Amino acid sequence: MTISGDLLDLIRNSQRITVLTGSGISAESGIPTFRDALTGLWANYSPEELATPEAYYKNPSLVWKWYAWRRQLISQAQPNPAHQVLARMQSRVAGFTLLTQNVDGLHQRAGSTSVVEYHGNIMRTRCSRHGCMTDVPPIEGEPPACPECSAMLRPDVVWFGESIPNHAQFTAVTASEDCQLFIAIGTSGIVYPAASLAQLAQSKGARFLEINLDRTPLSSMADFRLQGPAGEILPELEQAAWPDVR
Ligand code: BV8
Repeated sequence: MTISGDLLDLIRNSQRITVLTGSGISAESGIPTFRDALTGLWANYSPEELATPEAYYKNPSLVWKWYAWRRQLISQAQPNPAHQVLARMQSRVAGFTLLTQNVDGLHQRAGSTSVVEYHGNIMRTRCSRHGCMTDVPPIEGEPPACPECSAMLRPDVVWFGESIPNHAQFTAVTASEDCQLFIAIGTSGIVYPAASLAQLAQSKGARFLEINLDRTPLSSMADFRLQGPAGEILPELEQAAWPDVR
C-alpha cells in the first residue's frame, strides 16, 4: 500500500485528530457489518425496519431476539488490529477524539478511553419509559420488565428516528469542528447525522482521510483514501507514521 508523504506528515504533525468508525472496523472481529448483519431470520428485514421504536413496540420479541443474537456474537468477538492501533494512537496524539457509530464496545476492550458512543451500546439495557439503566441480564426471548416500573426494557442504543444523545452530539460536533485531520474508518456514510461530520470538519479547515474496503458517498470529498481492510491498513499506517511503534 502506498501512503503519501503528505498524509504521513499530516498524521505525525497533527495535534488534533478526530476519528469516526463504523461497523466495518469490527468486520475483521467477526461481527457482520450493519447492512450484512441480516442473515437467516433477519434476511427479510432491513436494519431501518428492526432498529426503530416502532418495530420494537410492534414486535418486541422479534427485535429483542435480534439484539440478543447480536449481543451473543459480540460477546464472542475480540478487538482486531484496527481497534488496537486506534487505542495506541490516542496516547500519541494530544487532541485525539474517537467517535464510534458501533454499539459493540470493542474500542474500549482494545484499550481506547473516552470513546464517544454516538449510537449507544448494545451491552447496556435501559427502561423504555424512564431511561434509567438497569443491569437486568439481557435474557433470551421476551424483553424483560423494568424492576422499578415494569415497563419493557430496551437496548441502550439510538434507533432510527431517535436523536443522538446530547453529550455525544455536542462532543462529536466540537471535535469535528476543531480537528486538523478527520478520519472515517469502515463506515458507509449513509446514516445521518454521523455521515455529516466529515464535511463539517472540512468546512472548518480539516483534511479528510477515508479508510474503507469500498468507495462510499463520502469518497468523492476525501482528501486522502486508503482502500482495503482496516485491520491491515491501520497497522501499516501506524508503522509508516511512527516506525518506532511497539
Ligand atoms: C436522528 C444503533 C433526529 C442501533 C444505528 C438527516 C439528518 C438527520 C437524520 C436523518 C437524515 N436523513 C435521514 C435521517 C434519518 C436517519 C438516517 O440516517 N437514515 C438513513 C438510513 C438514511 N437517521 C436517524 O434516524 C438518526 N436520528 O438524526 O434524530 C431525527 C429523527 C428523525 C428524522 C430526522 C432527524 C439516528 C441514526 C442512528 C441509527 N442507529 N445504530 C443498532 O445498531 O441496532 S445506525 C447503524 O448504522 C449502526 O450504528 C452503524 O454503525 C450505522 C452506520 O452504518 P455503518 O457503520 O456505516 O455500517 P454499514 O454496514 O452501512 O457499512 C460498513 C462499511 O464498512 C461499508 O462501507 C463497508 O465497505 C466497510 N467495510 C466492511 N468491512 C470493512 C470495511 N471497511 C474497512 N475494513 C473492513 N474490513
